[in-house]
Amino acid sequence: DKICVIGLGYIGLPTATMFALNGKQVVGVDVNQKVVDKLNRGQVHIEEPGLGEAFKKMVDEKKIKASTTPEVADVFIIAVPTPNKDDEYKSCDLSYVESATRSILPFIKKGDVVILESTISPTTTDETVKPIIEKKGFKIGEDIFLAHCPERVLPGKIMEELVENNRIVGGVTEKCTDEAAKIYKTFVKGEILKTTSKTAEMSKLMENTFRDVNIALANELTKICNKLDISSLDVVNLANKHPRVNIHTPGPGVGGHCLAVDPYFIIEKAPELANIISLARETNNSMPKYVVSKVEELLPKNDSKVSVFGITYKGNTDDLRESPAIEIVDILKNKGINVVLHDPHVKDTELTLLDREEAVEDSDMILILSDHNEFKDINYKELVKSMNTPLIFDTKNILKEENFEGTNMIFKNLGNIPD
Ligand code: SAJ
Repeated sequence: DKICVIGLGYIGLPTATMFALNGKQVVGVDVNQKVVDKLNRGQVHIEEPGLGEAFKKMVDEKKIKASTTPEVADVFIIAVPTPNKDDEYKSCDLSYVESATRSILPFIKKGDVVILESTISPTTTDETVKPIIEKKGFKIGEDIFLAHCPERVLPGKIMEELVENNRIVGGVTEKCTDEAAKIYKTFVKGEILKTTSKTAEMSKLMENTFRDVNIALANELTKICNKLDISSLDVVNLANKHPRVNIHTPGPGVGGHCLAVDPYFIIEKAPELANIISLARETNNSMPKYVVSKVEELLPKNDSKVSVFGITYKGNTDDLRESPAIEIVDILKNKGINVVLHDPHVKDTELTLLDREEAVEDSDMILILSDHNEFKDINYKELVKSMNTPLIFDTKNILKEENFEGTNMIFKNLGNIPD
């Protein structure tokens, strides 16, 4: 089988590589010529453990290549972005999915399988994508087999989770489901869970929404606990000892292209019913401002300098999409606070990044906003020597309070800062 993957981003590229590693001939398609050229030189443009080496090997063995145009293939996998629109509900922008579908029309033939991996609002496969293909004269379920098979891998663990996770396969018809399931059996060791396309769409959205709502609960708890002088971290810890409780970790907000985006795709379909989901989004979106209010309370004086450690939406990635850290930095700057940035993972940015020592010089606060491993093992005692105020504010709960007891350092954790 030949596989054509449209969209070579965080999902498309690892997926394309995985098919190549498992014996398929793969062409990956992306609209960005620079990305395509770089890939054809054997270099990947995103940071993801295990991806770079595997991809290079497949390029060297001529199992995979990149191109700006699709080719005739047996299977087409669409993994293009679905951002929020700028409208009232931040609804799902399907324009890339639609143009990707149109781009493969000249190349599809009877018997081909078309799979949508992009996260989409419920009913998109049936109501938006199916008509585009049928307009070309194909009958879905007889000539072309169309399914939604949402990706559910965690950035940072993509190569592992692509293989190990269960996979939802939702076809427009039963035959579509069966044909799509066969493709994933190439490398998926987890269970293949067969369903309809609209159930698959909603299930994927609900996974991320569940996580978003749970984090919102933890963040709300933190605000309440800070008001009552209780450590929310202790509360989460203790409550989670109950066998049926699993409260997530409070933090500076929810970022990334999934949790901060997907819940809106449910809201847009039933805004009058999606109350908890909307409120969770609002709660998590309120966290950057809350962090800033705590920063202001902690800073010694108005013309202070803050050294931000970590600007990515989560640890050990270079991903800045929807990052709450970026929002926090912007709010601080707008308030006239002198903010400098340090992030050992981010390379491709217009923001000025300093190395660690440079960033803390004459500073009044180290503000940890991403949980990079590098920040866990720093000798802070040494590092704070060049600071004006030896103050560390950890919003990601990566440092232990007891390590700072009996030192001249002031340590604060977001989960335990009484108002
Ligand atoms: N976060 C918290 N507290 C937590 C966990 C996360 O504040 O307890 C924050 C993170 O710092 C980050 C955001 O939430 O800003 C999202 O991070 P994440 O690690 O929860 O998830 P993503 O966005 O990297 O990946 C999610 C995953 N979904 C679930 O775990 C249900 C992944 O499996 C999906 O494939 C991915 O979304 C996706 O592509 O949809």
